[in-house]
Amino acid sequence: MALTRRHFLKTMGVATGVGLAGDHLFSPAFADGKGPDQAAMTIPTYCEICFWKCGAMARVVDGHVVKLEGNPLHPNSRGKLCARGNAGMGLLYDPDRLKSPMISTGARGEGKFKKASWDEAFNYTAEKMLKIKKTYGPEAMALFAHGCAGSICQHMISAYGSPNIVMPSFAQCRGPRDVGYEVTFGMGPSSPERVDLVNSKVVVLFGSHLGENMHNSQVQDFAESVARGAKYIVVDPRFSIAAGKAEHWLPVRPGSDTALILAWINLIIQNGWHDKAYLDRYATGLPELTASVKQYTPEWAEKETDIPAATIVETARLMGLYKPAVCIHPGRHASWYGNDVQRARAMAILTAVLGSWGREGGLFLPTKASLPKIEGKPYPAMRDSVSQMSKYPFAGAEGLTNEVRQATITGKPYPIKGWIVTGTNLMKTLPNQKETLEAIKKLDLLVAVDVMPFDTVMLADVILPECSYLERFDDLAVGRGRSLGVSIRKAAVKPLYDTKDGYSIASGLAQRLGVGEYFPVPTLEEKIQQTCKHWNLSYDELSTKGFIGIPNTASPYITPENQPHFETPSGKIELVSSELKRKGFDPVPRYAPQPQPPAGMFRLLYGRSPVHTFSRTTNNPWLYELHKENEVWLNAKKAKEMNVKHGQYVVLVNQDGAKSNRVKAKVTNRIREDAVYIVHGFGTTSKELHKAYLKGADDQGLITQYAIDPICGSTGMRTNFVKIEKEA
Ligand SMILES: Nc1nc2c(c(=O)[nH]1)N[C@H]1C(S)=C(S)[C@@H](COP(=O)(O)OP(=O)(O)OC[C@H]3O[C@@H](n4cnc5c(=O)[nH]c(N)nc54)[C@H](O)[C@@H]3O)O[C@H]1N2
Ligand SMILES: Nc1nc2c(c(=O)[nH]1)N[C@H]1C(S)=C(S)[C@@H](COP(=O)(O)OP(=O)(O)OC[C@H]3O[C@@H](n4cnc5c(=O)[nH]c(N)nc54)[C@H](O)[C@@H]3O)O[C@H]1N2
Ligand code: SF4
Ligand SMILES: [Mo]
Repeated sequence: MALTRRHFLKTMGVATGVGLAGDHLFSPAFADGKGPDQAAMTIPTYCEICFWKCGAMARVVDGHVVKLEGNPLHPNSRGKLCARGNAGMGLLYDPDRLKSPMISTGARGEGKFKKASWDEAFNYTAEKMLKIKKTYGPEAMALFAHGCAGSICQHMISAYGSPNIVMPSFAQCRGPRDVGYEVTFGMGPSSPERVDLVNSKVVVLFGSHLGENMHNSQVQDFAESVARGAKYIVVDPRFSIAAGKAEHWLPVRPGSDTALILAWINLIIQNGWHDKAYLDRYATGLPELTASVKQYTPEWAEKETDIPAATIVETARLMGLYKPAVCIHPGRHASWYGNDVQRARAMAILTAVLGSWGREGGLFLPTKASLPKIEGKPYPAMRDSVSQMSKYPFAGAEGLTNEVRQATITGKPYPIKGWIVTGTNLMKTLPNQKETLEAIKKLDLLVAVDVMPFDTVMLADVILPECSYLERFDDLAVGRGRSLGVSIRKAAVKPLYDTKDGYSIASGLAQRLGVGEYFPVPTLEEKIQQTCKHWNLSYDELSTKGFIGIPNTASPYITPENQPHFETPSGKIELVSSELKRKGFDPVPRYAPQPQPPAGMFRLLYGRSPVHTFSRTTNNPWLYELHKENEVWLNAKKAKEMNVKHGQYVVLVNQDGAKSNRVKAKVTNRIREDAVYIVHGFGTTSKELHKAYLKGADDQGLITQYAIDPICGSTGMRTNFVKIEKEA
C-alpha cells in the first residue's frame, strides 16, 4: 500500500498534533526548557485566510499558537486545512502587522502617519462621520467590506443610517453566476457550492481551476471524484491542474464559452439526450429554447471556440450518456467579460436539460433545516442605496462596489463622502486603479479597518487595526452544505498588540455616533452565549467541539417525498426567463463574440495560486516562502518568436500603456497562443510589507478596461490585452 502523508505522520507518532518539530520555532516555551504539554490548550476557531470558513483547532502552548489543525467534525475541513489555513500563524506572527491605531499626518496617500490611542482614533472617525451625516445625510458614508469583520461593521453602518454596504464578492466575483442561476432555478448554487462531485459520473468545469482554486472540502471532493473515475471535461484556455486530471481538455478561445454551451444544449436536445420526463415535470420553455438554440451547430461553434466540432459532439454525447449524474460546475469567480449573467444562464440551462439539479451526481438540493431568527432593534429609515438606484436591475444584496466608486466620483445619484473599508484591498480588487484613486481623492474621510498595511490601508486617513482571527471572537458562522451547522471562533491567544476585535471597533464607533443602543451587549463572547441560548445550542459543547451540525431531515436529492421548490415567477425551472424578458433582456442566452487581441498582443488572464489568497497572504512569512512572486505564463511558440527565455524577467504593457512590475516568464505549452496568464494578488506597492513589496506583477494594474454586465452591474475583467517587453 502506498504510504499516504497521513499514514506517514501516524507512523511517526505525530498525527495528533502534539510536539511537531517545526512548531518549536513559534513557541518560546520550548526555549525555556518547558515541555510541549505545559499549559497546552486546544481552542476552536474557523479559518479566515479565505472565505471557506474551515473549522480549525488552534493548539496553544503558554500563550502561543503552535499549530493549527482541521477540525475533524467540520464539513468544510474534515480534519484537514489547506496550506493557507495551516499558515494562519504566519499572519498572527507577521512582524509587519498593524500594531496600533494610526492617523494620517500628511496628504492622503503620502504614507505619513502618527500613532494614536483608540480613543483618539474613534473620536477622530466619529466626528468626521457625524459631520458627513449632518452635511450630506447618512447615505454619504459607504462601507466596503469582505469577510467576518465586515458583517459587524455592517450592523454599525446600518444603525448610523446608511444603505450603502458593498462587497467585492458580488460585482467582482460570483454576482453574475448567482443571478444567472436565480432567474433559472429561483436560487443560486450557494457557497459552498452544492456540487455533488463525489457522486458525479461526468463533471464539466468552465475555468473553475479546482486545485489552484483551493476551497478545501471542494478540492477533497474533486480528488475523490477523480479517484472514483469521474470523467472531467475541462474548458479552459490554459492547461490547469484540473485539466491534467481530465478526460477532455477543451482549450477554448477566451470569452467564447457561451458559444460552446449553446452548441451543447442544441446537440443534447436535437439528439434526444435531454431528460424529457424531468423537463416535462419541472421546467417551462423547452419549445422556445429548442428553436432559439437551433442555429448553434457544432460547426458554427468550432469557428467561435477553436474546439473541433467532433469534440463538441463527443463531449455532448458523454453528458447525455451519464445524465443526470453530470455536474456542470456553476463556477465562482464569474465576472469575466461583461456578458457573464448570460453565460451563467447557459450553464444553468445545460444543467436543467440534463436533469441534474437536485439529482445524485449533479447539484444537490439545499437543506431544509433553519435556526430561529434573532430580532434586534430595527434600523432607521434609509434612502435607496446607490446599487438599488443604478441602471442594473439585478444588482444583488451585496451591492455594487463599482457603482459606489462611480457615485463618489460624480456625486450622482447623491454624494458619497466617506468610506469605511474593512477586509478588502480595493486597490487590488477593483478594476481600473485610476478610478479608485480618483474616488478616494474626493472623499472627506477614508477609514481602513484591517490587519496588515496593504495598499488601500496606506491611503487611509485613519487606520483602525483589527486583531487577527486567532486573537478574537467572531460571530457564529452558520454554514449550509448537506446540512446546517454552526461554528465558533474563540480567541486562541490574547491580542499581541494594541488592536481590537471587529465587534469592539464597531461598537466603539457606534457609541460615539450616538447609536450605542444597537450594541447592548458589552462583548461578543456574551452575545454569542445569548445566541446559543436562543438557538438552543450548548455554548460549552460548541466551545469544546468547535462545530455543531444540525442534520438535514430532507433528502439532498429529488424523491417522491422530497420535491424541489423553484422560486421563479412560474414556480418552475425557467429555460426561458420571464424575469429577464420583463426587464428587457434576452430571455434565452444569445452569443456575442468578444473583441480579439490586436497583433502582437495577448489577452490577460488571471487566477489563483493554491498557496495564496488574493493579495492578503502575499506577505505571510510561511506562504511567501512557498510562492514569492507570480510568473507570466506564455505560450512556448510565441516565446520563441519573441526570443523570450523561460525564467527571464519581462514587463507587461497593456493597450492603454499601463506597465507591470518585472515578472518572470513561464514559457509553456500549457496555454493558448493568444493569451497570457498570471496569478492575481501580487505586486503590492505598500513599502510596509517588507516581504511582498513590489514582488511580482499586479494584474489589477493592467486591468484598466472593464466591461459591465448590463443585467447585474458586475465588472468583467478579462477584457485587457498586453504585450511583452523585455526589461530595459
Ligand atoms: N488558493 C486560493 N483559492 C481560492 C481563492 C484564493 O484566493 N486562493 N479565492 C477563492 C474565490 S473568492 C474565488 S471567487 C475562486 C475563484 O476561482 P474560480 O472560480 O476557479 O475562478 P475562474 O475565474 O473560474 O478560474 C480561473 C481559470 O479560468 C481560466 N479562464 C480564463 N479565461 C477563461 C475563459 O474565457 N473561459 C474559460 N473557460 N476559462 C477561462 C483561467 O485560465 C484559469 O485557469 O477561488 C477561490 N479559491
Ligand atoms: N484582477 C483581479 N481582481 C479580482 C480578482 C481577480 O482574480 N483578479 N478576484 C476577485 C474576487 S473573486 C474576489 S472575492 C475579490 C477579493 O477581494 P479582497 O477580499 O479585497 O482580497 P484581498 O486582496 O485579499 O484583500 C483583503 C484585505 O483584507 C485584509 N484582511 C485580512 N484579514 C482580515 C481581518 O481579519 N480583518 C480585517 N479587517 N481585514 C482583514 C487584508 O489585509 C487585505 O487588506 O477580488 C476580486 N478582484
Ligand atoms: S480553504 Fe484553506 S484558507 Fe480557506 S478557510 Fe479553508 S483552510 Fe482556510
Ligand atoms: Mo471570489
